[in-house]
Order: sequence, then C-alpha cells, then structure tokens
Amino acid sequence: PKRVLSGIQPTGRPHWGNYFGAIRQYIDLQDANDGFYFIADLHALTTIRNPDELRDNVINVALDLLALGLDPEKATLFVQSDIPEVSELCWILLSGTPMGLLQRCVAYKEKVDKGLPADAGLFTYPVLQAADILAYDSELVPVGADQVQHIEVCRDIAGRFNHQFGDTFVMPKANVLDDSAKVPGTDGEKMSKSYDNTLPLFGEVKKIRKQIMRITTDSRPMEDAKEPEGDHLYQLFSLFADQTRREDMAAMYRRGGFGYGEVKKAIAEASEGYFDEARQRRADLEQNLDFVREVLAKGAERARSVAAEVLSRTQKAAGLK
Ligand code: AQP
Repeated sequence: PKRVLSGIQPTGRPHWGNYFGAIRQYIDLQDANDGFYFIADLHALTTIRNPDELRDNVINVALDLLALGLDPEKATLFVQSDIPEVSELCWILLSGTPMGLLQRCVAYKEKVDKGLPADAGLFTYPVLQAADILAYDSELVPVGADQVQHIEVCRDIAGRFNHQFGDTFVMPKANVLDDSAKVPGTDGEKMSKSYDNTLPLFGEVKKIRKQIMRITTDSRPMEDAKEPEGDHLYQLFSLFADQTRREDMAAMYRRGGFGYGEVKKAIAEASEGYFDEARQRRADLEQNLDFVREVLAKGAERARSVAAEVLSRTQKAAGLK
C-alpha cells in the first residue's frame, strides 16, 4: 500500500470545495492505501489568533472528517502540532529553500493582492507543508488544484536536499480529481474560507439554502440558451448529481427558457440529501468527544513514530547527528 498524506487547515468549517476537491479523495483512498490525514493547526496560526477558536476548530474538523467517512481503523488521523518532528524538519528545509521559489507561489501572492494580512508564516507556508509531506515518506498527496504548485515546491525542496546530501526523501506526487479540482464559491471564484464565499457541509439547512439562492449569476435573459460547461451553477449542481441528472440539466441549459433560480433550487435539494447521513453521524459523534480525542491521540502516536525516523535520517544526512 502507498503512503497517502493530506492536511486540512482548521481555519473554519470545511466547505464543499474542501470536500469535493480533497476530503472525498481521503476517504476513497483509505481502503487500499496507508492514509495519513492531519489537521493543520500550525498552518492555521497564520489566520486564527484566538486560542479558544483554534482549539474548537480542530475538534470540529476532526468531527467533520469522521462524520464524512474517514475511518480511524483504516487511516491515521492526527493533529499537525502533535508531531514536533515536523517543525524541526521544517527548519532544516527552510535553510535550503531559495526565496525566489516561495516568491513565485500564487496562493501567497493572491492573498497579498486581496489585501489579506501576510506574515512570514504565510510566506513560508509551502516549506512547512513540504515538511508535513516529507516527514511521512508520502507518495501520494490528494489535493485540490490550488495546492498543486505547493506540491511542486515540495518536490523541488526534496530534490535539492537529495542532490546535496544523498537520497533522503521520497518524491511525492499530487493527486487531483478532474471534475472537482476547483469548486467555485458563491461569487463564482474559487471557494475559499478566506474569501467568504463558502457553502458549508453541515450548516443550518435554511441558511445554506439562502446562501445558494444568493449565488452570483450573470444577467442572461431567461429565454436564452447557455453552454453549461464553465457555468459555476452547473458545476455546483454536477457535484451532487449522477450522470443522468447532469445530462438533463445540461440539456435544459442548451434549450434555454429557464431561470437561474431553478438551477439554484436543484442545487439546494441535491446538496441537502447528499450530506444527510454524514450530518446524522456527526450529531452522534458530538456526544462522544472522548472517542474523537482518543482517535487523535492514537493517530499522533503512529504518525510520530514515522516522522521521528525520517527526521533522524535527515539529521544524519545533513550532519546534525
Ligand atoms: N474550491 C476548492 N475546490 C477544490 N479543492 C479545494 N480545496 C480548498 N478549496 C478548494 C482543497 O481542500 C484541501 C484543504 O484545504 P485547506 O483548508 O487546507 O486549505 P485551503 O486551500 O487554503 O482552503 P481554503 O478554503 O481555500 O482556505 P484559505 O482561504 O484559508 O486558503 C486542500 O487540498 C485544497 O486544495
């Protein structure tokens, strides 16, 4: 089995983009592989500066992942900061990372362009992410399209180290799904917690419905036909619909004579049913937080034993031991 690894930031509640771009892959890949999935609280520190909120978010994300089907019997679920070896590894990697490599990272540039506060943690985020990946000899990293550049940075950093100090790190590969690599948000841009355009997995049904009805659209006249490909409402509907329903919707687009309100209603209905079971499982898990904490503690123990070995290998290679 392959070592599969991915992380999610506890910067808020996971949204449709996180689920269809990444979390769904965690679950699909957990049967045949050795999945390591973590809650990236160290990364979240660049956004969340309130300790209670951060602690709350970590437990909430753990609940969400378990409710969505992540199985702790099959995969290892843990919290990033429980593995101090990763931070040590991060420093070693930082020392060999050219500034230019990080300056080219689009995620950082986009946040700065949008006027979001940037600190050194945000700038060096891809290096901590590289440490996360390399610390577990990860082979496959399931992510959304926005993270592909960061995986390339990780490969670059690992390649440089291997070149300089001899084979130390396993080269990871990104795994991106074709049909949901970039889920659009309520404004048609990439759905993103920091852009305030997200649709939550388990929010209050009425509220989500309202958010869906308010999704931005163009001013196409109702009688006009429209090409479904590339339309964000059609993309959102497609996440939840099987092939027949997708084709029916596409045919309606091409015929014309419909309003976007109809599509929005269809999205609301399809999405409500889709997360029903997980919603129920989440409610049950909320009554059993001790179980969740135990899962995270066991996961940390397992992850730490792997990271300790990789760190020691790295330290020896670099002359720190
Ligand atoms: N819109 C999206 N479509 C597909 N995949 C997405 N992911 C995020 N947004 C989309 C994937 O979800 C995983 C976890 O993301 P994260 O929370 O760790 O980081 P992120 O990419 O930073 O998520 P956000 O919501 O966009 O947060 P902010 O605004 O804080 O940056 C990753 O695999 C990601 O690709």
